[in-house]
Amino acid sequence: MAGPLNLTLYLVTDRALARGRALVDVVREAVAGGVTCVQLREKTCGTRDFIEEARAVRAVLQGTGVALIINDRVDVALAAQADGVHLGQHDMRLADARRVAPKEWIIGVSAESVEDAVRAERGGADYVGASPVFATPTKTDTALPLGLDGLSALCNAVSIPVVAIGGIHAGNAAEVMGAGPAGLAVVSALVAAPNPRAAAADLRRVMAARVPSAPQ
Ligand code: TZP
Ligand code: MG
Repeated sequence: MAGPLNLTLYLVTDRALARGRALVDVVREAVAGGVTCVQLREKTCGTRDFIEEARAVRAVLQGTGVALIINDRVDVALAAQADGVHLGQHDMRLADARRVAPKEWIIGVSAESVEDAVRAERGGADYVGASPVFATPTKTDTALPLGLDGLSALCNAVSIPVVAIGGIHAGNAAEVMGAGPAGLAVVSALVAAPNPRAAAADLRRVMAARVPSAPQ
């Protein structure tokens, strides 16, 4: 990755939503449009394919400063020399992942409640994914949506960065940012977009419009 972790616009992949396009192409385009962090999330492919895909995405991200995070699979992240892993509440425990992880690894944890987020912060997570903000057809086995108030409470409860996920698109990105997260994580609004580069640029534009301009 080289450089600081930037969670502003966090792409989470889903090959089933990629309209038959290769994920590497979707990732390349989305990064060109303004994605700052990529999580490779594979729920169906085998271990070898997952590692190969991770290596291919890593090659696309080389020199961009965009981090590659692997969903759930610590072994895949190690083999592909990714920058870290993202762990759900039922994946490997954070403490166990830290035990085997290279010391510079980024480890993110999904938080479905304030309690999850506080526990993740105390356990040494680098960031939490607040999940889900809104109900989404992309992932239906989620906890109850946090909503904007729940997201805001979660953001206020921790000092590590919070990335909001679930049902986020250019039409609601501004109000989600208003609840206080460091960034937005998006699956369908980028992966399924006819033009992932334009979709990423659009999201970045909406997000930037929320940030008050710096004093002159
Ligand atoms: N975790 C919580 S919601 C979600 C994940 C992976 C899916 C978000 O997908 P979308 O398409 O951005 O709503
Ligand atoms: Mg998981």
